Amino acid sequence: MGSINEVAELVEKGKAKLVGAAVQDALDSGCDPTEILNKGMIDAMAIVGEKFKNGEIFVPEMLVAARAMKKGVEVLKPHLSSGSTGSNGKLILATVAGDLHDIGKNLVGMMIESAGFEVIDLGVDVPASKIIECYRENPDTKIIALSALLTTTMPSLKDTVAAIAAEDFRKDIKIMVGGAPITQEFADEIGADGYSEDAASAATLAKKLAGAA
Ligand code: B1M
Repeated sequence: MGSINEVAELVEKGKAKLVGAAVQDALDSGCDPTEILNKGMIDAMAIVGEKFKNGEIFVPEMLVAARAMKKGVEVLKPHLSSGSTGSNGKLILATVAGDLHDIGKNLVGMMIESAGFEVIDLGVDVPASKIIECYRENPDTKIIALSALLTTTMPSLKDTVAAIAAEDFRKDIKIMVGGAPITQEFADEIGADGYSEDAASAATLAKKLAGAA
């Protein structure tokens, strides 16, 4: 019988080949998909992060854990999403320049997509110029959503928001930001229109900002 603990252990150990089946087992035994995500995967990544901080593991171990989590999320995705229609409009999503973390961004994208947005995901380490170019190609975009997952890329988030703010289209869009080191206070300071702490509240915020709440 599948369990959330087993998923957590496999994510922590970076067993990418086994995680998918363990997630499916947990689902088959009636575990709640959100609980599998939070307790089986996000909590496991927090442990991985702690071990890295304490020097017990190194970057390669963080990387294999991330790969394992991604495999698990693939299996979980249809159970978390509601089948989007894109009816709330377009949203451009990116992790800012200098930052390679994408799991949190991907979860945010998934939840926002299920909230009815068409998400254009530009990936990680995205320079402001690429975001601006993407907006020019998609001028019906309503929101630009930016992730920064390192304290060292918070200045990059600030610069990205400033670069977008300098564009003539600033008044036509909303900017929302998030990521582990980001706070409401920082979001206000850099001139973002919204901040949210996690993927679920990011979807609620996107709807509010798009006037669809
Ligand atoms: Co990195 N890393 N990492 N890492 N890594 C952290 C973030 C760290 C906290 C680990 C630690 O020391 N405890 C630490 C940062 C410390 C700091 O900021 N001062 C750290 C470090 C130091 C580094 C390197 C510098 C290590 C090195 O090279 N010496 C390096 C930097 C590389 C770079 O980006 N330039 C690095 C590299 C990596 C890997 C590439 C190996 C890998 C990432 C692989 C990948 O993403 N594809 C990695 C990983 C896996 C982690 C940890 C272990 C896990 C990150 C994760 O996926 N968490 C992480 C420790 C941790 O987070 N506890 C760590 C799960 C994810 C669901 O959470 O990303 O917070 P999170 O997203 C959340 C919220 O933040 C929020 O919602 C999400 C879902 O709830 N959210 C938003 C995110 N974006 C949002 C946007 C929104 C709203 C909400 O609106 C737009």
